[in-house]
Amino acid sequence: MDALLSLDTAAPFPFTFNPAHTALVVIDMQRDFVEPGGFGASLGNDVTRLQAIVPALRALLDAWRAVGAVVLHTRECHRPDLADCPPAKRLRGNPSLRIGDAGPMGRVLIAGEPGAGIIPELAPAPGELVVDKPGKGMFYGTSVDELLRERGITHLLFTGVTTEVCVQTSMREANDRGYECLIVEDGTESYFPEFKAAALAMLTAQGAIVGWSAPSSAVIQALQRGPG
Ligand code: C5J
Repeated sequence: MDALLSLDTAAPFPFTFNPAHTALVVIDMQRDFVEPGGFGASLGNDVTRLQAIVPALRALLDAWRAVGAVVLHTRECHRPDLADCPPAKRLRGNPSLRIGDAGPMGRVLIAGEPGAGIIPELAPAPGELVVDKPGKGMFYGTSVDELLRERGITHLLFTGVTTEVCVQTSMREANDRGYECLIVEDGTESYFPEFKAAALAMLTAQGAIVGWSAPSSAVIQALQRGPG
């Protein structure tokens, strides 16, 4: 769809975007964060909180795919030899199940292991971009910027987990690179509800200092309604 759409109820003020120049970004919807036995659970988190967004995110993905717009999935994971995992990252967290250790879903946060895979409900479709990232932000150590720019992408809609870590970091990195960014309120989640609320408030404060927010229903309605 090559048309200007408006989300009139977006915060802090209306957001306009053209799906032909916008990517839906799905951050780290991996088994390691969303299912028991993975990295998120090893840190003592209640992973069921994150599972709750899957139906809304799937509905948004379906509507986005229906207009043929770009989708980018990211996976936070490391090389099997851990060459891209600094000790400063690996040595924090749970000493009995660190990044690279063998867990119930294979080696924790290692590319190619079952836990690093995207959950089946949100599996990438053929042709969608899938990028492994060693950091919290999606631009660090990746070719995301080149992939987006060569597709003419100027606007990004952010979803995925966790709101205040990888989603917020990626949205801030994108804002600094000149992308117009919106976070989908019910398409993202945190293990800590108060952190999600604070992240959404920080991102949209001061006249959209990092970007906008809106519910998935507003995006879906705009896609289905079209311009006008
Ligand atoms: C975390 C992420 N929380 N994907 N990663 O360590 O947000």
